[in-house]
Amino acid sequence: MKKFENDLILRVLRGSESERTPVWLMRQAGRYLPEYRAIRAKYDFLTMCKTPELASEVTIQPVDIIGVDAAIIFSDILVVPEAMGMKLLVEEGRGGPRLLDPLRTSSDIGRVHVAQADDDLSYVGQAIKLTVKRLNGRVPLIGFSGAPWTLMAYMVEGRGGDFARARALLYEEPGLAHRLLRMITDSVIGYLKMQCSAGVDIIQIFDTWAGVLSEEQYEEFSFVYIKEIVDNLKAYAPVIVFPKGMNRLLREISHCGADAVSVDWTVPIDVAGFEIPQVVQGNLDPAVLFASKDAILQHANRILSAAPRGRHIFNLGHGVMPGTPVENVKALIEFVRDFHH
Ligand code: 1CP
Repeated sequence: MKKFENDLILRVLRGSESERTPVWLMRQAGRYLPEYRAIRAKYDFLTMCKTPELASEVTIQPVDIIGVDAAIIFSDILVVPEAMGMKLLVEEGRGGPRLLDPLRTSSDIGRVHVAQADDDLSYVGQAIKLTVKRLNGRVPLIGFSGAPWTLMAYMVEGRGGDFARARALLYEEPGLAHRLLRMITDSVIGYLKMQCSAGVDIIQIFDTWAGVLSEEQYEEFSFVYIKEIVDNLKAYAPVIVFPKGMNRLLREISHCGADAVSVDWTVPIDVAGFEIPQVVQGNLDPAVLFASKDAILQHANRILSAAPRGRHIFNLGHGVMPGTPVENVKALIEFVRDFHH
């Protein structure tokens, strides 16, 4: 087993002793950091993802600058649809990434294929290997993927929004949706296994758009595929699942067998800890980072005090937003690291 200077997050995920609550933040590498913006000013987003030196540099920035207990490999969930054959565009100031020619019909689905991670996504493996080497055992490295439903939502819609077309497809042609979800799930399993062989220590599955589904749809079109991914990955690394917006089903979701469930800010952390027998991750509202330092620390304190002891990883309820003051993020991390029950 690899040795780390700081293996707190792995100890919590394994259920062993920990002296304090580990902390990392979704989107901890990103536009709120001036050091990120300095590199981003010179390269476009996809070039950064596809150049291992750049991806590993921005992956390590938050470890150096804000002192988190884990790194998360710099990439994006939308590189999987790209590897499956779609064209991905991340344009400046155009309101987020876009997938061209979104998939709407059965002949559209013929245009995509199961991603071959070793070829189509080998740059992510290279970025992981370089990052592991550069981290040199300081903290564990998290790998990730979008959940099949969240990826399908972007592949059918073409971009973020309310995903009305993707939802319509679930009603209109459930068989077609399942064919697409099957290909995505196979792609994701191969991709995450490749990330594990390249050296990630933990896996997180982002189901960012779980919350736009009804409970029945979530079970049929999201949960079953997540469970299959967890079953296939558990032997390689601990798995964290983030079913954003599905707080009504936390107990059922915990049955997917993941080692941890990450929750958004709309559920009290003690309720999440009651519903989920595993480790609970979360759940500070990223918007609180725009408030006063007092408000930030008060809400961090509330969460740390109410979370289930020994099975909590501190995080936000969603990603750090662009424009978040860096000094607020630093103050938050310092507070969490100094907190003792
Ligand atoms: O202009 C820029 O610099 C690009 C901004 C950016 C960044 C920094 C995007 C575009 N993606 C990322 C990195 C990213 N994305 C990471 C890196 C590691 C880290 O957390 O530090 C991760 C884990 C993601 C995952 C991701 N991408 C998710 C799931 C998590 C979440 O935030 O909900 C989603 C939904 C995406 C899609 C995406 N990529 C980028 C944007 C702006 C979006 C949202 C698109 C939309 O819905 O409109």
